Amino acid sequence: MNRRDFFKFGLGGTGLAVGGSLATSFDKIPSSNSNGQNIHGQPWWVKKIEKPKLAIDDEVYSRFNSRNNVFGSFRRYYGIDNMKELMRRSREKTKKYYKESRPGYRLEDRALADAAWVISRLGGLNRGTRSWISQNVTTPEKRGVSKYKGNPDEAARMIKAAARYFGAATVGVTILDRRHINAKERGKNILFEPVDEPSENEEKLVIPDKCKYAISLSVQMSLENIQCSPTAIGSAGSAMGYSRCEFLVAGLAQFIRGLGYVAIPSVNDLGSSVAIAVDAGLGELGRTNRVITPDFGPMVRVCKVLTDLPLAVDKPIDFGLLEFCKVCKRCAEECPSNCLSFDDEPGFEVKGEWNNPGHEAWFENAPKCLAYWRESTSGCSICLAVCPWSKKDKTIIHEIVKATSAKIPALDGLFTSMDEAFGYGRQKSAGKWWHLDLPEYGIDTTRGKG
Ligand code: B12
Repeated sequence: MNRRDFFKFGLGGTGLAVGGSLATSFDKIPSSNSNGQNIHGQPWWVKKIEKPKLAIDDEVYSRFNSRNNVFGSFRRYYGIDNMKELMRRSREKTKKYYKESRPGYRLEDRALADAAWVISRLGGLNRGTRSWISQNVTTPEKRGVSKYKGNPDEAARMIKAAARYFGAATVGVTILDRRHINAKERGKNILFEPVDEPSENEEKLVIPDKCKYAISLSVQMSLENIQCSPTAIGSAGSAMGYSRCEFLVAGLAQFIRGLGYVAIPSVNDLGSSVAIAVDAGLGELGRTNRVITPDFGPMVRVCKVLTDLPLAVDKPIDFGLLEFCKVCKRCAEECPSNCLSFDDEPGFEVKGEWNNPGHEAWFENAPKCLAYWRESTSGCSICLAVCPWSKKDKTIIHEIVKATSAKIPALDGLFTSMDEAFGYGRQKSAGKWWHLDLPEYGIDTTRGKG
């Protein structure tokens, strides 16, 4: 019996014992569609709640100036001299790794990562694939018919089906909280105005007031890639996720325009995809200060489309993640830059100007994280790879563990220790990655199927 099987059976015993005490037996699990979740729903052990569990201080929380994020102000946060030295070391290491032909850092590995980024580079804030208006859409008007008239429930169901078709792992809808939208980006103010169409001029980007809905979308990342982090093979995992987000938001936005409505596609630009994902019930905010989903753990990129198409909205969720993260701390322990919080409880105290005050979180020391990206020469996703929720197993055992964790937080510490003891999340060989014979896009799109 290998370690993995032992883990399954060993933990299975524990899981089944406590699983038995759960009121719901697996026979009674509500039936779901072939994606393992109802198009409008979540796995059965996920609770819908009225408000996200982490609080907002309404007096303080307001729109963020994206220039303060760590990409926008790294020089300021890290110091110019430190940064120059960091870049020098990064270049030296890159050369050394080529010379040694180090697996994960060879020409082919880096070429793969660069190529995986290619599609994502086609878009930016109101640019290319993320343009706010499309010249070549065939509107209902051009077709000589009136705009789409389904009710909000029908519209939401249809949008979710289309989003899945364009590559979303999960989809949720929320009323847009405008405070999640950046106040400024590319040096321009982002304003909401009572207009019909989105627009941009020298000073401002304008979102129509009527764009009240945010469609939050997650895209799976390949666990096999992310587990090779920090190498270029790991980085290809993020890059591919970004390129698939690009394809997804471009396609979904064009679909909505074809129905006769406004659609503003967005990936990393425009505002916090994480905050919107939490509101739309895609997951909970974890210790990584990122969203962790019940279905795919943290192994997702998130993006969004804003629209005026009236849609039925989803609720935030609770699957015991907050309690789990309080105990686990695995991401913080394994983070090579030591940038994540070890605090037992999340709080309102930010770590620096790179965080937006007024919302409760486990805030991270972001400049340390970005510095390590340069140090490693290929970015980093270790906090995602080691997360015990990063399982792609379809086995019933992992369902039981997740369900048990959602219902009995007292066992969270045990699950984390077992996960660690049995080697989940350990760095995988980037050299072997090329021989894995992975499915399309390196992800399993049938996950959750019985
Ligand atoms: C800039 C940025 C970074 C910076 C750090 C953020 C910063 N403060 O500068 C750096 C480069 C270090 C970074 C690192 C990583 N990032 Co990053 N990052 C972003 C980006 C582009 C902007 C975020 C931002 O402006 N933060 C500044 C302020 C708002 O931060 P904050 O106050 O601390 O708030 C954070 C959360 O609490 C949440 N949030 C903000 N407001 C509110 C309000 C409420 C109510 C709630 C609940 C949450 C919430 O969003 C913020 C995320 O940084 C987003 C894309 C996006 N538009 O969301 C991706 C994004 C957040 N990153 C992501 C990821 C995955 C990573 C990495 C794992 C690297 C990787 N492999 O991709 C690491 C993780 C580091 C860690 N755990 O700390 C993903 C997260 C996906 C997910 N599952 O949630 C995103 C969404 C990109 C994407 N398209 O998927 N990142």
